[in-house]
Amino acid sequence: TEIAPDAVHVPDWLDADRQRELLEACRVWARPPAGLRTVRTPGGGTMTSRQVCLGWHWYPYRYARTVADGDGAPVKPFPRWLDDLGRRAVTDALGARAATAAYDIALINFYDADARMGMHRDSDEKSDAPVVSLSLGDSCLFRFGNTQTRARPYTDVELRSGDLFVFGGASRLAYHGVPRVYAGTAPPELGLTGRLNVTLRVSGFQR
Ligand code: MD3
Ligand code: FE
Repeated sequence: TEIAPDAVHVPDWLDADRQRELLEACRVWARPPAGLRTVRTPGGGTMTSRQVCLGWHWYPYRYARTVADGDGAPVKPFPRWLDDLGRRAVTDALGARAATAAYDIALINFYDADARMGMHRDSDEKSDAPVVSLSLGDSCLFRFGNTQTRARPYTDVELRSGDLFVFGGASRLAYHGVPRVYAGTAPPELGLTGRLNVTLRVSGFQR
């Protein structure tokens, strides 16, 4: 479903086995060193989701290669199979002509029932390649806005375990957020309490 130009939602893109595999990989990445952390914002606040990064480490509002703020460990490598997954996602959602440079960043956010993500734009990457989002576990309310303001107009979409969302073109710089997680809605056989979102991105940076 095209929510906006080049913003395409593909429900159930990952089958149950692929969801389990991706979740297991995320659990391994979440372990120290350079594992799951609480992101501190410049204003002194903390984000309510907890995050682990692959490839490049994200700080509000920049990327760093070598250090994590938690334990100072190097960021974990971005595996080739995630680039393959990202390219398949873009082709399935936007078509073969939307081919991009190699994916080299994953930001993985873990949400408990009370976690939220405020309306924001993702503009720290130096590439306009589409962002790929994969959701696991509890459903959430995802709010997709406009490129001008955090406020209306926006479109609310429910994201469920296994769903793919790709944001390319003009939608790449739209405001978006997660106002609500629906506790207890994860597929029981997945074995995840809460919600997890993986975004794949092209940094556009030189290493
Ligand atoms: C639209 N994550 O990681 S996924 C983020 O569910 C982020 O964890 C949310 O926003 C989450 O930055 C929303 C959907 C999403 C992700 C990245 C985007 C939408 C986007 C980047 C550009 C435009
Ligand atoms: Fe975002």
